[in-house]
Amino acid sequence: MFQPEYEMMDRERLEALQLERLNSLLARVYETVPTYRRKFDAADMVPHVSSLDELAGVPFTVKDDLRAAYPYGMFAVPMSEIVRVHSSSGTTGQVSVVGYTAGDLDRWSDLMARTFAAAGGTRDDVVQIAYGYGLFTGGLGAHYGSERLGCATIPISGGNTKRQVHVMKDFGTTILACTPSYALLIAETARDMGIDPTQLSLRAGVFGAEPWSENTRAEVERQLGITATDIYGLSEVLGPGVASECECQCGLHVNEDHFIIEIVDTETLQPVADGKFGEVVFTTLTKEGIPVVRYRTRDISRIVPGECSCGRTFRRLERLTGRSDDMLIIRGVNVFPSQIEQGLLGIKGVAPHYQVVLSRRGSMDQVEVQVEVSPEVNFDEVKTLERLRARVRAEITSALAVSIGVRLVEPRFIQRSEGKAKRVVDLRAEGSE
Ligand code: DLL
Repeated sequence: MFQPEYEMMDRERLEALQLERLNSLLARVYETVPTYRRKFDAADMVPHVSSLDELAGVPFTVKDDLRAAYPYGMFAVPMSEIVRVHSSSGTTGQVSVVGYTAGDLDRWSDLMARTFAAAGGTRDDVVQIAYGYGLFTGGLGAHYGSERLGCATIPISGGNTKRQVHVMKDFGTTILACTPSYALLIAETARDMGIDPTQLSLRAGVFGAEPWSENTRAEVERQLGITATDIYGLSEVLGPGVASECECQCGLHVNEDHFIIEIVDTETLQPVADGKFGEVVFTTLTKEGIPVVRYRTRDISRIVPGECSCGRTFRRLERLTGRSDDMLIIRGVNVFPSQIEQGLLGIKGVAPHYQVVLSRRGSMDQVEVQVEVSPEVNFDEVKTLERLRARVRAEITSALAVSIGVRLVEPRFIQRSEGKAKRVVDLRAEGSE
């Protein structure tokens, strides 16, 4: 454990620390960020709480607040204090711009060192960082954490997959850091090159930045011969390093000395009890550059009740199933792409590559899941394919409680990603057929 004095802190002391940090944060943002002053004044509140429960009465911050203040309007320090700028990946609309002080980078490195240590990393490890370096927080965030832990850090960034495999083999990489979909592409590429990735020195991976299922975890572990842990974060809150799994692989410990997590009901927006699903909301306790108060992530999950056997006292967030804005509503049923994935991946003959295609016929929305068959399946054998398709359709129907069209596609039909995988393709804007 990298910082056991915090990671195993007794809950009472932890909550006292959170309250002290929260009050200092509220006072600070009220003084320095016009958006917060306006929100707190409108809610008729003083920037102070007497207990952590009172946080539930503080207004939320949403992505639109950051958009309205684009690019630097929500920074809480003068630009002379900012030493790094990143931005969110921004799949829709304008990206959020985030700034870090030297102190922020120092704390971020500690938090990411915790992440690598929780995955079993030590200073003896050789870490290949295949998250993208650049405005995306994944590459540099992981980089400084790996160095902080004392690992030999390879800053290869994403892309050039054959080179990833050569480097992994020649440099003796023991830990891989990238998106889970890219880990699968690296495994596939290695095999194409005649290299069996399970025979290399690789023993662990820290994967995140996109939703993935337990079945994908099993697949990544099998194809690479490693232990795969899940890591979560978002630019507006920090980047990676907000929550990470330990070797128990049973939920992501939230770094609660730096972030207060709340799960709120998606309709009422009221906090729900541990164990109940809802939208994840974060308050940053120590961020200086761009602190956020009750930031609505749009990510859906729940707190795993109970304690973890690893000894960490930080509560665990269950694997993230999807964002509320990725949610599809198919004939009235809410569906996340990750549920489709979970249904698919137990089926023999199907590869872990799929895409949900939305189109429009007349005024009707059509949904089709395209699923790649495994290379060992004979794609020309109609009967085999038809049986497989029926099986896939049945599995998806039972996983989602709604039936969706399924098209089996040839191996490698679905475009691979070197970063975040694109699971939903929306052709509806291209007009009716
Ligand atoms: O993806 C930060 C990150 C980098 C996390 C590397 C982990 C590893 P953004 O680009 O701002 O930041 O995207 C944040 O990605 O709100 C989630 O919807 C999704 N996400 C991140 N990690 C996970 C995960 C980075 N482990 C958004 N599981 C978040 C599911 C994830 N979704």
